[in-house]
Amino acid sequence: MKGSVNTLCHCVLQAILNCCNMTICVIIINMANTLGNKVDMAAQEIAALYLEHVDSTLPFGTGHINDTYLVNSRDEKFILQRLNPSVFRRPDYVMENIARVTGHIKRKLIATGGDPQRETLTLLPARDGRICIMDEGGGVWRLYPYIENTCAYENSVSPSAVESAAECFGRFALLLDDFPTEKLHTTLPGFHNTVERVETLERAARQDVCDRFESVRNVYDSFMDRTHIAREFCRVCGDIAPRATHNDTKLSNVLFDKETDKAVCVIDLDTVMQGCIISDYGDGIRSCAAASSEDSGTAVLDAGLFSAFSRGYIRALGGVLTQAELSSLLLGAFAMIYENGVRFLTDYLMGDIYFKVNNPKHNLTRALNQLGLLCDAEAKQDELKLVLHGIIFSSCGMR
Ligand code: ADP
Ligand code: GN1
Ligand code: MG
Repeated sequence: MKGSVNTLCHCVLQAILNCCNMTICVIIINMANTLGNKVDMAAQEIAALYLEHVDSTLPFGTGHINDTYLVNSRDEKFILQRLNPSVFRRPDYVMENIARVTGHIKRKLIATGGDPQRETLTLLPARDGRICIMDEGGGVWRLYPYIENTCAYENSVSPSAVESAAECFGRFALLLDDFPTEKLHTTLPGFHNTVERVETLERAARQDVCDRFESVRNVYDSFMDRTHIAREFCRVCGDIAPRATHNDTKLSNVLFDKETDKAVCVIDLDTVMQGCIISDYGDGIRSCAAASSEDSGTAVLDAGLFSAFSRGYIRALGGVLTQAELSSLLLGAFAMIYENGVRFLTDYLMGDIYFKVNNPKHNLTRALNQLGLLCDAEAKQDELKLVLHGIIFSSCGMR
């Protein structure tokens, strides 16, 4: 709620900025903060429905969608989260998907000598037995044990850490290789329908509700010059059998062991649905092979990190990937960079109603960042192809 209230206020703020003075802006920001504080207060009350002792409940992490809190309870820690109700319209479906997928992974970890408490998330019941609790704003809350001695990284890290993150994402997909995908609800219809994402951008540009289009016409044109990426990606995905996919394989969605710096657990399972595996590989490249943060104005695709992610992912999963999947991995990377850029620009034009933002140009900066990453990937395309073919050849043999 804090995010959507803040972003709604940014939009109102923008309109007011055009014709009014700064005093009103401050009042509106304070209003947003007050409503945000209500969610923080609700977090304490909700935590008490799960735990007998709650020492503190503190905002945690940098996710763009949900509200996350670290809960301290005597000598134990927990992660309390509120699903964003304007993004997840069927939180019941989200929770069912997570319960099924984590249950499946736990059974396989137990059977193969893995650690079911550390290598996947565990949904905890409230004191009255409910697995999730809805607040009066329609937000659904759930609690996980905090996986001890781990951390998540926001920006690109060493090649060995990227390789380990990729292996962890690959292992996640491998553990779900035999999951009956028809048991997964489609919680976010069209999530990786890049063609539809482009259509939404076109609509946002036409409507131009915040009067921002003129100032970003060049950026918009750069995305519209590349709609072939969206069409090709959707065509190829249409020919690939769906798997249980994560759909949000960014670096901060994997936890690393603080001692070994090895990736141990894939988190943020809200987007797990049926999908095309090349988007999971692709989103991982987008996030883990970028030399700088998604929030910086420029971006470079680091060929060493690209190679590290590809090695880790294919080592873990390459053995079960089909020829069609293997030969479309690079397309997945181009498509995910493109898709995220299109989504950030759309949100900028619509007045920052989806992603949490820290400043009025945040989404535009992110869109420019993705465009820079895409241009750099295009310039390095031949090199990336060679690297990827070499890795596929050495891991999976002649395919
Ligand atoms: P969002 O959907 O908002 O991105 P995430 O589920 O990714 O939220 O969680 C946000 C951050 O919280 C993660 O990047 C990670 O740092 C931390 N986190 C989430 N779940 C756990 C957990 N079970 N144990 C330890 N840290 C966690
Ligand atoms: C969001 O929730 P978070 O921050 O892990 C978004 C992803 C984007 C990502 C870009 C449900 O992920 O699709 O790729 O931001 N999640 C949703 O950083 O829209
Ligand atoms: Mg996350």
